[in-house]
Amino acid sequence: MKNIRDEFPALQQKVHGKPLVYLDNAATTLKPQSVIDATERYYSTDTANVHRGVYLLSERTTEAFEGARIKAQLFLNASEPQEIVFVRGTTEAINLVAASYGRSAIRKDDEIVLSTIEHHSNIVPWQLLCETTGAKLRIIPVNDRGEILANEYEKILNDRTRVVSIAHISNAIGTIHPVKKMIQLAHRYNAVVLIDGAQAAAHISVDVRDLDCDFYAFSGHKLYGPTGIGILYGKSKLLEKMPPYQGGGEMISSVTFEKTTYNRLPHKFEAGTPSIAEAIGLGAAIDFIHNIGLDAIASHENELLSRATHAIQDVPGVRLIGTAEQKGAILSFVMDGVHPHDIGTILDREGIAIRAGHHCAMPTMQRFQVPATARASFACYNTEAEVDSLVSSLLKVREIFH
Ligand code: C6P
Repeated sequence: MKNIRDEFPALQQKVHGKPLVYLDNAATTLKPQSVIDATERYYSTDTANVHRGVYLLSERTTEAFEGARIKAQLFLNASEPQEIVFVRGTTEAINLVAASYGRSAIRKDDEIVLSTIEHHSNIVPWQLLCETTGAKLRIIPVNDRGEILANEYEKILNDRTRVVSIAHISNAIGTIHPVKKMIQLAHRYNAVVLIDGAQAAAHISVDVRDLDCDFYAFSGHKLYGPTGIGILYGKSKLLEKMPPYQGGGEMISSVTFEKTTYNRLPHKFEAGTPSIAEAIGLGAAIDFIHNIGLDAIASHENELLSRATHAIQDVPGVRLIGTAEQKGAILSFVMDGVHPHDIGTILDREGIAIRAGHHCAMPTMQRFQVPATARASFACYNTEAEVDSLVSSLLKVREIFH
């Protein structure tokens, strides 16, 4: 653990005179030195554009950039690198699918299925698509623990279902959806399934071929990597048929004023100069995860979650929001008579960073009838001692307000 923590420069600092306890990993993770070095190397010595140059620097950069794509392919166990599209993040990945697949395959009265506890990034792009096509959203309800009602899901699926788009892990309350089973059921109706893996990719191992999902999206910055880079995995047979998302350089094969033909996959979806340093940084982040091992990360984070879940019950007036049997390392809670923002502000004075608010998941808040929650979310570098400081600081919050 000490070795892991030593790799993160941000963890070596104090906040308000206290050692930083960073528990907002669902928003973004801190970055290890290897990721910082990889991006710095690009900016300091290897600066060049990709896929264009005939000189050494550009060749070297293209190799590192395409190497990162292969790392992402292996990370997700995709069949081939062309199934990996570089995007800005999960949000862009979902917008790409909604706009491009949506434009080619969705018609009036078609149905798009989401769960109640999705992030806005997995709601609004589909609403935009419904506005332009006349398609409809169908929403899978969840029980009081935050688990989808399997019977209701089966009842919602029908011959008009074209897309099922669900989070692998809910960012607001931590539920792990039974995605493999949900994908199998959706495929019975020939619907395509997009999995929003923003909260999963850095925490549990993902095998897109085993899941048999049609699309999988995640963001680099939640996986110890840079901001501005993410991955859209898509089955190549689907990506081949989809129209481009944006037009520009890189995505074309030839252009005349009469007709443009498009580049092969994945470049058809990568218009313009990509986020080169960020992609290379993401490759380094994937290496970082490999070196520790996702199984080790998952079991460490599970221990932290269960320690926190038990200990927090001793804080009077605290209620957990999201108590699914299968949960990622996310602990969302409210405290009687204390607004989550006040919890966040007081914890900050103790050096503890958590998130407070609706977590870009307003329908989830509505389902649980709370305006907001406080949320602690764990990563591989968090410790049991940090969980204990969270809990003792919550006891202080309680004292201040009562
Ligand atoms: N959730 C959180 O604090 P971007 O912003 O594109 O990297 O990721 C969007 C996104 C999509 N789906 C899920 C499940 C997510 O958790 C997020 C980002 C952050 O919970 C910021 S709101």
